[in-house]
Amino acid sequence: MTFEYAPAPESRSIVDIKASYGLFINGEFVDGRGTSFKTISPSTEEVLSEIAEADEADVDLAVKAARRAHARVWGRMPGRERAKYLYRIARIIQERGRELAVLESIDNGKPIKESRDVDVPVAAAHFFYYAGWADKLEYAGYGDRSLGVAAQVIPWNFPLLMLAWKIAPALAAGNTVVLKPAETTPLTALLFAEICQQADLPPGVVNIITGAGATGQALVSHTDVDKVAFTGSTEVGKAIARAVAGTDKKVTLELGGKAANIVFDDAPIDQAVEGIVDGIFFNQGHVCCAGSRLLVQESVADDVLERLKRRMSTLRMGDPLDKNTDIGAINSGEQLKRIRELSEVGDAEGAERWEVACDLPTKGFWFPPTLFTGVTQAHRIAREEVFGPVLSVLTFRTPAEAVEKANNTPYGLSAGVWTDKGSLILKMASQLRAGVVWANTFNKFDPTSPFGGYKESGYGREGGRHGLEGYLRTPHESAR
Ligand code: TAP
Repeated sequence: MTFEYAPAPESRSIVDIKASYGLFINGEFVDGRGTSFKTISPSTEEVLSEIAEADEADVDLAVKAARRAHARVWGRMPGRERAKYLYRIARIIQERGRELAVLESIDNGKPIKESRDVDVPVAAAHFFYYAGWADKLEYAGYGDRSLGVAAQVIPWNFPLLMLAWKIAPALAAGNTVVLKPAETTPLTALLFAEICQQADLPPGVVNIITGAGATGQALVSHTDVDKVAFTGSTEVGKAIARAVAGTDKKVTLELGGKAANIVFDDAPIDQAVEGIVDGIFFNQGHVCCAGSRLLVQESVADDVLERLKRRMSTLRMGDPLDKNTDIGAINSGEQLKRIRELSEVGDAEGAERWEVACDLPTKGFWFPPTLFTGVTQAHRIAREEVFGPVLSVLTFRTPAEAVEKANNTPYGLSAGVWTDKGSLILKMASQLRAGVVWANTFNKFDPTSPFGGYKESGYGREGGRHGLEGYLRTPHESAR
């Protein structure tokens, strides 16, 4: 069944979405030389704005602006002065938090309670955290060794938060940046450009160029960038690694994942069920570290599944701007197609599909919270990243079997362990090949913690002190 929901006009009215946006280069919005594209609301399919598509010449202008700003201002500025700008940006993000959250939910489709309580506050926290580092680099043994210009390309699942993960450490370490947001979610990055103006950030320190994959490709291949920081799919990450091979560009890649969320029979089951739901349905499952494979110990599998289905039936899906919404819209028609196709593969390969019976809105892109049981390790839904609200359930008998199944993936970004035994948590954490292992919780993020993957989930770390290292020249690397 389908229905039409009434939008929440009072929230919508607090954001001012312009009919069109140019590129943010050298501290001001300028017309792009290339064409333009539309960004739409995935929950209503309404066209929100016309966005400039940067071509190679625009990319070159942005890189030149960043280079000048690094050479003349930012790269020479004492760390304590840079810190003032970062603190200012952090405070403005807080002050304009409601506006950013509403805009993010409109452009991305995520529930307002997530953008309000997670994306925006954690983005501000990154700027506060790295502001604190800016004047301590020398003390920490890093000296004054910024790289220069950072080319940063981010995906659509956490547009503002991924921007903060990229820009805050880069600026704290004395680099200037050119950032490209994803084609489907440019609006909060463009509002962030306004925030840079409001903070009086020197022109050229942050440049935001919009566009699709070709713009990203032109940016990362530009000969005058010193650093490439990419978050996105493993496929594009590999293409970028090939494109920069043989250059002296420093590269960090944060790519896909297929995390195991492992529930032992002594776990507090109700808490674990909350963690399973959060692990896979947070942000509609558009999460690189989503707990998309539930590994549950055989002796409690029936109980866990019964309680999980009951809990899933209470999830509310619909208007992202409604504060009671748990599950928002799928970010794009293209992503919805991929989720549908992989789910159909799950049916065809013999897994058993169960989904929440709910009415779907008539407009927009929607997929109900879904789980598959009877999944084997050979099934594609157990191996490939669905990047949607789809959980594959597998069982195990012993901890060794759980480790073997959890590690049986080309990815290695995150994992979850649910048990009452501290010793088992430590043992599992040492054996799981995942960059992050959560114990009796899931999807917890903090600016002080490094985050990143093993294997095809990429290399380099973001967050914490480790996150700075990707933006600094090590003593043996020559100055440019
Ligand atoms: P991608 O298609 O890889 O896109 C990521 C970004 O790269 C977008 O801005 C995209 O532009 C751009 N891009 C596309 N082709 C490019 C190229 N040849 N050269 C340079 N840039 C290019 O991924 P997605 O669909 O946006 O995001 C989903 C994927 O990201 C998932 O696999 C997910 O696991 C991963 N992800 C990983 C993490 C971490 S921290 N590991 C976090 C979030 C997401 P357009 O979008 O405009 O085409």
